Amino acid sequence: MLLRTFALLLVAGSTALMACSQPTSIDTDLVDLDVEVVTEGLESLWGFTFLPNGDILATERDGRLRMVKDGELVAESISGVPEVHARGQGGLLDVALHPEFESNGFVYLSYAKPLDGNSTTVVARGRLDGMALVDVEDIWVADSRGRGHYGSRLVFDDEGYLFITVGDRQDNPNGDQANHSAQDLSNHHGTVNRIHDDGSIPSDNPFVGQDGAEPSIWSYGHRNSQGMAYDFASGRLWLNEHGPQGGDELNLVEQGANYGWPVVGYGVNYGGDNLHDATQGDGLVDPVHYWVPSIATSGMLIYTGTLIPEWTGNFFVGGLRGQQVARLTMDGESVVSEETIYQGHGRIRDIRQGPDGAIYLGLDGDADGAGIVRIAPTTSR
Ligand SMILES: [Ca+2]
Repeated sequence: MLLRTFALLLVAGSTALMACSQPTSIDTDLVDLDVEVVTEGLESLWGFTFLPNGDILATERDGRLRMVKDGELVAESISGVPEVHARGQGGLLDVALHPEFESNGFVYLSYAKPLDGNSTTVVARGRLDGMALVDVEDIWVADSRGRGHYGSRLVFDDEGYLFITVGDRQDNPNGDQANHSAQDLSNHHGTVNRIHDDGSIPSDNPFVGQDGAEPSIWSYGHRNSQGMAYDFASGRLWLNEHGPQGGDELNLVEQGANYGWPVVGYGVNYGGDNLHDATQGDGLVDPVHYWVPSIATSGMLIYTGTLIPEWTGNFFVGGLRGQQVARLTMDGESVVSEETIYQGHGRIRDIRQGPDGAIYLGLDGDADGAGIVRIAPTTSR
């Protein structure tokens, strides 16, 4: 990969001056791309999404919802955002638009909410009115307690159901693994959840009517999923999740399925001790793909555009610690090949496709780089 870099100076907040560098272009196996910095100055970006007019909404983990309007970061934050538990991995996390946003204006936020001396993963909904969120209400509150591992990705499918990930809240994975909270349907640790757009529970969810089970649960046995994407071409829901030391996973999400955490996996305890007795088990769904060592998977995109035709249908998975993007070529439900692109320019927290068909990377700034960059073929402008 050929990289040409130049230094950018950016003002982080009003007090600190921080240097970061992004390449001006990247050459990959199939296509050469230009890199354009869309905006700097976002602090601890977690999620972002495009409005129909091409403007961008972006979350900052400390609790601010920002707007990039006509290519410029608006100085003031959007008002009406709920109070968040901004500590550690907690704070304001993902943002998603209702599929009919143009008619109803609904914006969905996931966040860590202070609750009962602890914190939990919550989904709020409000309507965007200029630079304000109005009629904001919590529509879904997870039953979870712990330190980090909030999960929190939000994805709508083609029928308008909203899927929400919740992590295992760092519950101790050693000990009685079969009865770990991520294996227990009476709480939301380590789950994907499926709700209607108003927070109500679909009657055909897999555990509705099961004694003691949380009815929003769609799948369980996940560790901490911070990347999820719906494949509109195939109707399949995919996620990636953090492993412990090693064992980050790509999973095809199936209704009612158990993905095995912490009973099985491909990683080990931090420090290298054995964590699992086995990598696979009866009734536990094996990942489609896994990473050893971990790249610390984050946002995920299934590319549907035609601006980069070489990449149409590919999966893109961001890496935090890996400071990279994994490009996966798929054949149905199998990974055919993997290429690492955009390596070493900061932690990739989220990946989205723009209305222009370009790919946009959100860098969280916790290492080198902060803000949003656009990558597109050299000839696209
Ligand atoms: Ca697993």
